[in-house]
Amino acid sequence: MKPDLVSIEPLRPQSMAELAETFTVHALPADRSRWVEAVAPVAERVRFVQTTGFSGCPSDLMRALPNLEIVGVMGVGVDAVDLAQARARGIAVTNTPDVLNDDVADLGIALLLMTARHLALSDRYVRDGRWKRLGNQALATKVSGKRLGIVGMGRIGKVVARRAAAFDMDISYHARNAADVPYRHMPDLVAMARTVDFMIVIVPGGPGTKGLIGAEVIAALGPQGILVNVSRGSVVDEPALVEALVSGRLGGAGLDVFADEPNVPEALLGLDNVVLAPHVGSGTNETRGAMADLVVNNLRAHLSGEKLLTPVG
Ligand code: NAP
Ligand code: 8YV
Repeated sequence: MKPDLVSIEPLRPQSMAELAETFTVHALPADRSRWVEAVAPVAERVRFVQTTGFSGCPSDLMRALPNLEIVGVMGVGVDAVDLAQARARGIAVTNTPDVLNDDVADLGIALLLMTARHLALSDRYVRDGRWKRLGNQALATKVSGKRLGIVGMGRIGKVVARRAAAFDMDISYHARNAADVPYRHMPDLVAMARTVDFMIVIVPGGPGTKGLIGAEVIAALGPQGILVNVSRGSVVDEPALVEALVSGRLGGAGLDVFADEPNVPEALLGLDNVVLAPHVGSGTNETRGAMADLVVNNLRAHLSGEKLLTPVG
């Protein structure tokens, strides 16, 4: 008999096939409100859960699985998993760090370039005939050589900084602790926001960072400033951000993540100073493949009593 595994949100087909070789896979419906009811017939038997950073493993579902041993998350961020319950019950949680650093850093820099250089607007300007009708597009903002503040200097933040250094940028960062990097540590986030041209946010989500980028930070970044968020929507006070973008008190924003995905505030959709992406920081075939492999290998390692490859905490 293969052990039972609940799949909350599927991995790529190849990885699901690999899981099916080892486990009896029970796929959950897309509708979250039906998850607890859907696992009921097999709940006692389930020792394994496979999920994503987006879907996580909510408290009620975890409670409904009394013999759960491990949650394998495709994603480095585990803010959607009830970690307190996992810890209390001795349930292992694994994530997929490092393999996505390049892609997320690339997207952070791409969003900065696109926002500062008005590239999404440029594309629309050419496609809808404005170039022919109206002539040249309005001038944009230079990126190279400017002052960048990175919020979070962890695995991904360090790669963002390396990329930014190649653009001759002056780099500061905010984190609770100084990291072993050759950039300026700014323990005061508002002070950093006052002294930089652009900010890229790449800290974990969850209660510790909720609303970290609030109205005061946004105001300090100012009408010429650009905010890029590739972390979690919860890290930014979204109503304050929208208000500042609409009123012009913040220059622009490049956003990959939102407070209530996939819902994006209506007010952002008509703004030319905003570039929007549907949470695709790690969204390449190569990286999602490597992430999925890590999930499968962690779950198999647990089954065979081997050391987990990438346990959380
Ligand atoms: P990491 O290596 O754990 O780095 C996290 C950084 O954030 C550290 O520098 C940490 O430094 C800092 N930090 C944590 N809490 C903080 C706080 N309250 N105030 C200020 N700084 C704080 O994480 P990572 O691998 O770089 O990933 C970061 C996050 O990116 C993930 O958790 C995930 O949410 C997000 N992400 C998004 C995508 C996407 O598709 N957009 C993809 C991958 C990851 P201190 O501990 O010293 O404060
Ligand atoms: C994933 C992410 O797209 O790694 C993370 O924390 O946000 C992304 O890489 C996400 O986890 C998939 O739902």
